[in-house]
Amino acid sequence: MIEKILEDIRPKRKVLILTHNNPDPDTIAAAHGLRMILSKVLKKRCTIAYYGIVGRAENRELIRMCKIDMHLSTKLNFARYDYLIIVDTQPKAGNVYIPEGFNADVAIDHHNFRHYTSSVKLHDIRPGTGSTSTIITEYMKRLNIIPDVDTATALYYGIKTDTVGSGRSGSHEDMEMMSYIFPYISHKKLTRIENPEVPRYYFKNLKKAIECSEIIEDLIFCDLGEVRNADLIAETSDFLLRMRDIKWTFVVGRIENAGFFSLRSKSIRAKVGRMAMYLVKGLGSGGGHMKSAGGQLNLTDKNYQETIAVIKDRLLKRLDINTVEIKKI
Ligand SMILES: [Mn+2]
Repeated sequence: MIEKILEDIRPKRKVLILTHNNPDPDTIAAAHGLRMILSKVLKKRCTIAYYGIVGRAENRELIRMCKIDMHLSTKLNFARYDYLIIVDTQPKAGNVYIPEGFNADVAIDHHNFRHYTSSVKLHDIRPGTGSTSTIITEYMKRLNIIPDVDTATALYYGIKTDTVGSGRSGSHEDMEMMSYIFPYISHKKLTRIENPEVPRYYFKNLKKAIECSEIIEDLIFCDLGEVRNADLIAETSDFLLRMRDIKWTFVVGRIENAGFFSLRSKSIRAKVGRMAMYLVKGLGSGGGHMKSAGGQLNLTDKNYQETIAVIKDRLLKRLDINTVEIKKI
């Protein structure tokens, strides 16, 4: 597929690579790796754009350590580009913002094939693969391109976070590409990315999380109230899930007029994505994977406390928890 993509791009002037919204390491690394391929093979310089925010200190450290040049898509004029590639997502997947009137020419992704993607000129969708970075690394191997240390480190981290790092099992292909790229990475940079410094409010948030957590049977329910950014909610959810005998965590918080929540389960069979949708039905939107999910609450004409009370009720019912006993940490 990469040969076809390269041929298609050859006559084009300006290429834009778009990540999914609020980009994670996989989409960032895949975009960066693809840009390197285009520069090596076609001597073309292209732009990487994203929509939303780069959450998590690790993701920001990845961008800094691997010198990844990315731009906010809202600051770009899409009309100036004559070729659009999206990575780690597909059109109309709900997590990629493409302005009205523009269409992706290429989609490279490892999520399930979406019907609408048939209309994308060139697509490489591999649901059996653990990450999009795996696909990009495989392109490099095919093309005999040796990645520079920054690109290699980013791709390695991209594959890792989407497979072994999130408890999802990687396919044979993922492991093969991880070992292929391993000799080229910087261990020092990888360590920095995986253990980034965090600001003082990160610890303030942890303190609050520990104080506010309610242990209800095998669930931890935690309302953080006002938070600085939404990724703190997901991080708190992951952090609390490490507690022994806990099977579920639900963390919620608000930023001005929007509420955000995160739902986690230790079981791969939990299908929390579906559960999240049920919990916020009529109150917001939610979705996710097998073990992790999240979403947003619409608070423009609703009270935060009341909304949370409804969700908590639904959650306890869904988990078949009847006890009224609430323990603190
Ligand atoms: Mn991915």
